[in-house]
Amino acid sequence: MRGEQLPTVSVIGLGYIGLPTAAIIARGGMRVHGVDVTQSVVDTINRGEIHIEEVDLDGLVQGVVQRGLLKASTEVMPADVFVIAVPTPFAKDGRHTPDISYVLDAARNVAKVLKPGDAIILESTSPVGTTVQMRDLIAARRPDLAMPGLCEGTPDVSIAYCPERVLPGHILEELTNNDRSIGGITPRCARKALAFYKRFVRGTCVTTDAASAEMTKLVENAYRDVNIAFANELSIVSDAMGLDVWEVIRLANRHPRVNILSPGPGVGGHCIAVDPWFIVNGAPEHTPLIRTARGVNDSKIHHAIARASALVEANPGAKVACLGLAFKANIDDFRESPARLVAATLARRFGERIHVVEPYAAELPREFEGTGATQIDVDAALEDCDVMIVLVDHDVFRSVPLAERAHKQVYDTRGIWPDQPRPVADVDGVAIEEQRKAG
Ligand code: SAJ
Repeated sequence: MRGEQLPTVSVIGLGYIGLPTAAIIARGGMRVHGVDVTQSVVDTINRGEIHIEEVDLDGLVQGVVQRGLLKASTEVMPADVFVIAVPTPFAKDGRHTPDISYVLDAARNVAKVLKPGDAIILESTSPVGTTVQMRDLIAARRPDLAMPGLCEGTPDVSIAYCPERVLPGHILEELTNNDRSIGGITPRCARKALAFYKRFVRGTCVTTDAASAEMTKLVENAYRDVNIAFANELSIVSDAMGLDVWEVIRLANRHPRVNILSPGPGVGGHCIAVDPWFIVNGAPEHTPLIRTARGVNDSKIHHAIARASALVEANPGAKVACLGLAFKANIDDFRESPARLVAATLARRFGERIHVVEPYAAELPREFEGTGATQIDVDAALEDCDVMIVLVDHDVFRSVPLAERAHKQVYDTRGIWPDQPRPVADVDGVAIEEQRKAG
């Protein structure tokens, strides 16, 4: 629009979601002020560099910093729109309780600089009720401002919840193209946030209330977790019955209304294994399925360790390759990775027999120190190792042809080599017996 004044934006939290979001908003021409508590993160961004790995993010950040559209600091400055994208981890009580203290800290800082006409949008994955809690905190600190849902007439500021739903490795593309759910404290708040997202989102933006939008985010990841749990349970059942789970799933998925996900060594990352607990925590007595799915996915890690151990023991003296440490394919993110846990457990059990192949890691993580395990490349593994444990479905592993691995003893937790002959340990039942003993 000609002569239109673009809003200034403050993005609070410059991590995996906040930094790409800030950069995409700035690319659209809006002036963005990024805020992070870590000085080194702020310095890195102000140099036009990035502190996280994400496809194409480096060039984008460099460009918007050079054009003066993105600046970072540790202090929240006045702006027209505040986007909060800080972490919501578990509290340290060991009971999977959500810790929303970073969200409330951010809200406290925003309250200091808030002025009439501003919009606050929370993007962090949050338990239901967090947006209202944030509003109440700000209302208590700024009695001079009329707050949405608490005043008669038109409020001075608007507050909404709009979760991100981007996939690591595809963040920039998904930030632009995915649909968004926008939940306002009031419908007016939702409309204000909608007008903002329309400036840089090509997907459809759907408005709702704040609590529904909060629940929607949790439900999306719980849906995925429950469905992966079904696949993982099938893999455990199939092992017990001596069946190939991949063959069973491939056939079942030919049904027009069946779409079973893929078993793996367990569920990793910071989202799918965490967010379902936010629902369970909010209504423990009404969530047996979601809670059980979490348990099934966690137990799959122990099943994978038991099966892998049985295969290693059934091949005394053989060198063993563990393929992959990342929490999923083709990324260099090793946080909360079941593959890493399985490989590290095998390294502690079998020491120098274990060789880890992870093309996305410069060196092995700290927990491998002193185990005797070493890092090798995929070619060396194919030459030297008779036992292979596939833990991550990186393309580089998937592309190994049968001729190079037909003679190997393989436990493939990801089903990347459907043509691989079954390992002897499976056929004679050693692996299954080992799992039974492991309980
Ligand atoms: N996994 C399986 N089997 C499958 C699919 C995944 O074992 O069939 C495992 C992966 O190996 C990985 C874990 O699940 O360990 C999670 O991987 P993912 O690629 O499914 O998801 P994330 O954690 O990278 O990102 C998810 C996404 N949520 C959904 O797909 C519903 C993403 O869209 C969210 O934005 C993100 O969580 C988030 O930030 O919440």
